Amino acid sequence: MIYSFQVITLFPDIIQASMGLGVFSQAQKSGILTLSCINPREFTSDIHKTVDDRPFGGGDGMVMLPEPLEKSISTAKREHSRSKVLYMSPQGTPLTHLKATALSREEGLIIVCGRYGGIDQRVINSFVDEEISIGDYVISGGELAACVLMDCVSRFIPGVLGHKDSAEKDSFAGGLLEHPNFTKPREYKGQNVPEVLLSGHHKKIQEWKRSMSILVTMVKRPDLIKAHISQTELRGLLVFWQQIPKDQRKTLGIEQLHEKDFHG
Ligand code: 9D3
Repeated sequence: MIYSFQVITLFPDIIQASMGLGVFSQAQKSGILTLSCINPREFTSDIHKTVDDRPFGGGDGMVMLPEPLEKSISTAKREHSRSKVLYMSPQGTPLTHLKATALSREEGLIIVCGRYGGIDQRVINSFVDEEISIGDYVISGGELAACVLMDCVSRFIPGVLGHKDSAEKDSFAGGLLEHPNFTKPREYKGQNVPEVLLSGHHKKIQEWKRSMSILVTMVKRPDLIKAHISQTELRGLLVFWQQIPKDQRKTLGIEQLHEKDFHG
């Protein structure tokens, strides 16, 4: 089964340029997935190739006309009838790790991109299965959002990533942030790589990574931690944290933690 991404956009160059490098383009070359763009401008019949107009009732931006969008979606569906239709929109459900894994299990996606001002609501009502946002901030169109979504979703399609870098093992898969990483040299600007990482003691290293993931999450994203940690584990973490020398805590980026943070 070849996964198909079809993007409906007035700016196909943004999509092709963004997806033309890296693991996504490698996956296209090896035949795991396909990417194509459909431009609503090619489905206009007036001399000016009009794709948008001013919103009824006034307001900022231009609204994309229903007809060229309907014809674009129909063309996409003729090629891949079972694909899910997404509309990238600031009003959508925010994209998460969980949503990306679910979308990766579809046969393909038809992704509608709007420009500032959006698209006629009746296109959403008639043809869109899901409306998706990439976060609570404004960007000038759906194209970069579609690229973020395709990059994220493609990582869960079997064969896109090598086995060494599995998406399931990633930060957020476990609901926690990643532990800090270090490479050569062992000492840099007076900061030393933690001894345990040089020890070659595999089990101790795994335990260190897990503990550090939790401590980093407590510091940077306390909102993520609540469900993931029991009182028993918290007591163990207090001991782990107490054993880290003060200057190491700074090297590890957890100098903000205090004993009170381990009391539930
Ligand atoms: C005038 C009110 N704006 C709605 C909040 C209109 C509007 C702003 C920006 C309509 C479209 C856009 C363009 N943005 C996207 O198409 C978009 C988007 C975003 O701006 N933020 C987060 N996720 C997304 S997905 C698509």
